Amino acid sequence: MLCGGSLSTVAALHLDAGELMNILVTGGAGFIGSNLLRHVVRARPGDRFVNLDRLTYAGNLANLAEIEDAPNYRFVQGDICDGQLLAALFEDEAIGGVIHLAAESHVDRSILGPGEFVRTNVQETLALLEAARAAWARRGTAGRFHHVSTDEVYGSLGDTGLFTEDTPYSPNSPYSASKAASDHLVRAWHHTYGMDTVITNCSNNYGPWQFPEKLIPVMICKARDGEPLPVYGDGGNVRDWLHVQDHCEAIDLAFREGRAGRTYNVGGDNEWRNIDIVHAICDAVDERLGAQPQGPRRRLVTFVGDRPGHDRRYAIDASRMRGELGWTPRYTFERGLRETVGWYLDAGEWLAACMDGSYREYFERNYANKMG
Ligand code: NAD
Ligand code: TDX
Repeated sequence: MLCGGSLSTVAALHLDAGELMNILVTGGAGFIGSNLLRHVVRARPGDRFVNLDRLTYAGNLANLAEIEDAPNYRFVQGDICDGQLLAALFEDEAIGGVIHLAAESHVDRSILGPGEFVRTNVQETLALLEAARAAWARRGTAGRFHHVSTDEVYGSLGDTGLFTEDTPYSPNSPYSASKAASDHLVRAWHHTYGMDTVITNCSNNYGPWQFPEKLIPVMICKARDGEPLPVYGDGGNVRDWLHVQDHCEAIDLAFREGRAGRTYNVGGDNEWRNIDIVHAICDAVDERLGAQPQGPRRRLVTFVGDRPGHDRRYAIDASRMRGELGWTPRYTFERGLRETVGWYLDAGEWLAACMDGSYREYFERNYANKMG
């Protein structure tokens, strides 16, 4: 167990005092970041949120239209690797806390091009840690640095068992290796420099505004259009699914109340085989749109070549998050999936804007060798 002694006390006092806090959120135009900002900008009117996002293919300001004019919100387009921009932001905005989400986040893309994952996930985390350390040292304050990470750093489970915070790291993809490296940097900045850090390692998220490259939105879009549903391998890989809103509440809680230097696992206690999720999506789309003349959409399932290095099973033990911080997920998977399917079926314009030329190019590259 890591404990930050006096620094954690300072941070807890600062956050409990209910003073105005200026918080830098990185990657806030992506899936989880935009859900988080729509939540906290309204739930925490006494805090100010500065969203720094480079707007890669995965960043989309349309996700934030509901809050773009909020008085406690500002968007800055920029790259976290830009040290000068970071120094100016910490200074001008008097940033007192960081919630770091910016990353390359898709495993299949990391297999096609690992270099960008190391640059973005590792080097940018280093740049951000150093900018925060310098700014807080200059100001003589102990700001909080919350790093948002993934359960994939722990590797793959067999048929039983759960990932705890003590499970040794064993990343298997370029994506998870780059996230593991960034977690280690954050941990080291706590031990070496006494930075007030928190890391959350979360399982698979689903919900509205997820870029249509991940399993659930890919399958909803293809089922809607009556296209083949590409299930990797035998479809028996297991993921632990959590609604993004529950993850965002966990992030907000851990950022405010988590102990300095501590890691918290976040998960839904909600394991599903991929093939069962795909069937559930087919049924939900049939229910909303009616079955096709050719028959139910389950017939569209197409087993394709496997993802290289495909982790078999992830499952999270979130008892520290529940016991220490009192977090409980509120969504049942039945409700969350039904609402998510409905959201995507109503989001034609948003989806069409995501599916531009570079999206089609990625899709062809990723699926060409799997479809054979
Ligand atoms: P996402 O791909 O939807 O969004 C990433 C965002 O980061 C985008 O808005 C992008 O423009 C921005 N970004 C990328 N590089 C940047 C840079 N150099 N400078 C500034 N901004 C940059 O990702 P997501 O699914 O929302 O994931 C957010 C975080 O949560 C990631 O760190 C990811 O590893 C982690 N996570 C995701 C999941 C999941 O299921 N999606 C689960 C656990 C943890
Ligand atoms: O077309 C597909 N067919 C398929 O069978 C896709 C896109 C995925 N899959 C499988 C691979 C996985 O077993 O579905 C499962 C989920 O795949 P993804 O949605 O790509 O997620 P995963 O690789 O599990 O990683 C996700 O969860 C952890 C996020 O992308 C990460 O950012 C997060 O850290």
